[in-house]
Amino acid sequence: MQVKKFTAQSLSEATRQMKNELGYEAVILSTRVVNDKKHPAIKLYEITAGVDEVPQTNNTQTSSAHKTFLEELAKISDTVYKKNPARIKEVYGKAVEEKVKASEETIEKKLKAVFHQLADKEVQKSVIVSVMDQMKRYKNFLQPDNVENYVKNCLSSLILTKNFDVTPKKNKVVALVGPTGVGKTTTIAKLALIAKIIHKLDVGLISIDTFRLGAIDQLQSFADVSHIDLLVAYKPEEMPALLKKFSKKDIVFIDTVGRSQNKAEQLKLNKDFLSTIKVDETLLVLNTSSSYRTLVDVVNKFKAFNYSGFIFSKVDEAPVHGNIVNLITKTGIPVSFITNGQVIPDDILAAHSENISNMIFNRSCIFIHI
Ligand SMILES: Nc1nc2c(ncn2[C@@H]2O[C@H](COP(=O)(O)OP(=O)(O)O)[C@@H](O)[C@H]2O)c(=O)[nH]1
Ligand SMILES: [Mg+2]
Repeated sequence: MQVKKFTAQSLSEATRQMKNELGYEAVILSTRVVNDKKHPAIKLYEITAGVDEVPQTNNTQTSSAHKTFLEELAKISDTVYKKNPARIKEVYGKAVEEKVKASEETIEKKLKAVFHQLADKEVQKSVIVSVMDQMKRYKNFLQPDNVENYVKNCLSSLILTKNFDVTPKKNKVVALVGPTGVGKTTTIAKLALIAKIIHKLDVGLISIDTFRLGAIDQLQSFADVSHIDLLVAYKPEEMPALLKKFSKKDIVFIDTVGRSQNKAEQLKLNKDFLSTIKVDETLLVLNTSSSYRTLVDVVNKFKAFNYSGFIFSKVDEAPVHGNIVNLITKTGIPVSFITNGQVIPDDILAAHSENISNMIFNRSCIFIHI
């Protein structure tokens, strides 16, 4: 396998360089943030990537000198080895046969340890089985010290993500739904401020106050200090007129609010408000700390809203993050954002498969601007 490092100011640029140089077959083995050597204050993204090498036709003597023992062995066809270990002994000698066995045993031990680690992070068994299944593709490249990277890579391929469109002049309507207290209002404030400050969009906010109890106070104070227009809907039939007032806005965020203890009634009320208008994108906010069972229940209860993506909130409070991949693989619905704190607008990350996979393993993640 040819392994190479790519460094750039953004992860997408480093990935582009990798694809240009190594082609689309290249696999990301690891990512990290490093300081620019010339300007240490500047942070750069470094990708270590690998690609299956095209067999060399000349100078095999020199190139094989650089290959590791296991890469040499990758040449031995799996069928020959698995079905006829005696053949290895015959062709490569007893010493090679023993080394093959020893390294395969180490890889197997490492694989088991990594799968235990995943289970420890509360990744569901069915997801671990999918990862194991994907690992088959790489069996010829596994070495004791790259097992974890390959597993991370396979896990990340299961994490569907969806980019958030911030193109101006689209009058895009985005609604956030989810149980009380998960972080809908805070997340809307973060998204609205980023849309306004970073993407220079003209932003509008609509709050649905189903109980006339001043539930919109929190958003009103935010709107006042950030000079973003906020309108409040008290009845479903008011929604089309409010949206018309915002017809020149680049993007409109709708915050759903409820004080009712009767969840079914609250859900229906919010649904009544949203069904009077055309919402372009509805995102379901899920608290990452909740149990798998609770999350599945929320995912089912909110189905009526036809949400097209998830926001996993409060990853900073969750001891483990396996539920992110569990929910995505269970529903086939992608994740758009994760939120990692109370600070507006800093504590939000655009969802990125490799980073989420890293986070599931290590609890650390790299910040990427939305
Ligand atoms: N630790 C942490 N707290 C958050 C996050 N997002 C929101 N919160 C807090 O969770 C609480 C409820 O948030 P809020 O936006 O009012 O939830 P809503 O009822 O769904 O609108 C507030 O105290 C927020 O500051 C997050 O990503 N991490
Ligand atoms: Mg709220």
